[in-house]
Amino acid sequence: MQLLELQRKISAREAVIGVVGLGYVGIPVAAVFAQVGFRVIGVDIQSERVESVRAGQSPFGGKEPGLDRLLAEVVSAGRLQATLDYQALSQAQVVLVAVETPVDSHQIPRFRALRSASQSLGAVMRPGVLVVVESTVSPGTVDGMVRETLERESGGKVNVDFWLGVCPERVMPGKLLSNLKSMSRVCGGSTPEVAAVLKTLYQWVVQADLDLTDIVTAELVKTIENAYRDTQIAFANEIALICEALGADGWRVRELVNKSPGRNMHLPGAGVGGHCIPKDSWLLAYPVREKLPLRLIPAVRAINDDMPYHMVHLVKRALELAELSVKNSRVAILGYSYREDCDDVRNSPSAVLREELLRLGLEVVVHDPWVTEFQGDLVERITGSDVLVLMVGHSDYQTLEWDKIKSALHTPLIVDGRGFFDPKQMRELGFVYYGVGRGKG
Ligand code: SAJ
Repeated sequence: MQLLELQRKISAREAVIGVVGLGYVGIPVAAVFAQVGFRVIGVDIQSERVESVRAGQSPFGGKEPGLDRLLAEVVSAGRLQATLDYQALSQAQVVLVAVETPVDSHQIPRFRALRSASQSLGAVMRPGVLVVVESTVSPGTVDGMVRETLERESGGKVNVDFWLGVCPERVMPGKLLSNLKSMSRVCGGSTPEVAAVLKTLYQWVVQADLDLTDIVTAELVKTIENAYRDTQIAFANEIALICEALGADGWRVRELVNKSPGRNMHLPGAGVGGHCIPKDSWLLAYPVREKLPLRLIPAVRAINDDMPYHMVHLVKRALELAELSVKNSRVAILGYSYREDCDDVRNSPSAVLREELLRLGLEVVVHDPWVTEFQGDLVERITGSDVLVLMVGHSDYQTLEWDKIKSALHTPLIVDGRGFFDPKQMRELGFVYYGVGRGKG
């Protein structure tokens, strides 16, 4: 099929859309294209994901406004079908790839899922198909490994027998559907004409700018936008450490710095978790790691990865100043997900804190209203603890019963990892308060 014919089919919503990878990205994108009238075939290798979609239910917990209802609607209307069988993708004229693209503990990108998806797709895709990678990848991956794999498996050639594009996702757990529709997207095409076809496709679901470019630029923009945020957060964290050392209130310092035009100091905190920020800086650095002496990105990652260990330092200091033995103390961690009001625990700073405290011989209890394993009555959970550590600013923690908490604790010590509580108010309630960035202890 010629590109113009494909563009016409997309404009008429006659093109069948395949989605590979039914995860945080794949499910919302499959649902919204089905919602606007396309026939969508979702493929995954995990049967529980396929079953969940078939049942019209999103497999993620947490608050995903509207997702369950939308899934049920498009599945019952027969516009979204889910399957384990890649062969079904031979019916698609457009295939979106949204599989995981992690980095390992040595910061090496592990694109096994992407390679396998490309192999399976290449073997079944029909001539004239448009393949669009939505996963976040190292710059150079799509025109490299993905293109080579698709060409090898299909026996075809890019821009002759199939077309290739990149449209990086911009989603955030808790706002999957709204972000998808409201955030602008970069459309990188293997040719300028392909980029224009991407715009024709995404215009159906995105009510924001669709910026046309080439494949490598699109890969760079995505990894850089998150590396930029990572850097901003690392700066805020290093300033917090300076303010602690100099006895200043780093949160007040930040507030006043941001009054200066063009400043936007981010929030210092107990660490940087999640499925995007911690890995995207490494994805960006990987292709040039042997060509350039990268100094900033490794430093940024080191600063942010160190913050859970700074929380350990604050906990130990609080216990020592209360003349409690560090070894035999019990620590209650409030918040285990990587971010407020969501149940996603990927790369959670609390997991690092908990592991290190246990390694040091302390007893650790965890509460998190969003994470099944740690739900339950907070007062009961923290009873007998010597120190309370706030790691995630869940909305539930804005209305705590402090009198009950204080009497349940063995000692009224608080270490605040997110500038979440008001130090003055906590001290008036009889707590000894410590916090990231709080130089007054
Ligand atoms: N964090 C800080 N200080 C900050 C902001 C965040 O310590 O000032 C921590 C959070 O506690 C969390 C981690 O960083 O542990 C990541 O937080 P995040 O707000 O960046 O949330 P993510 O990981 O869901 O980021 C996503 C990204 N969006 C996409 O990749 C499409 C990011 O680019 C967005 O800026 C962010 O959502 C958002 O705010 O929408």
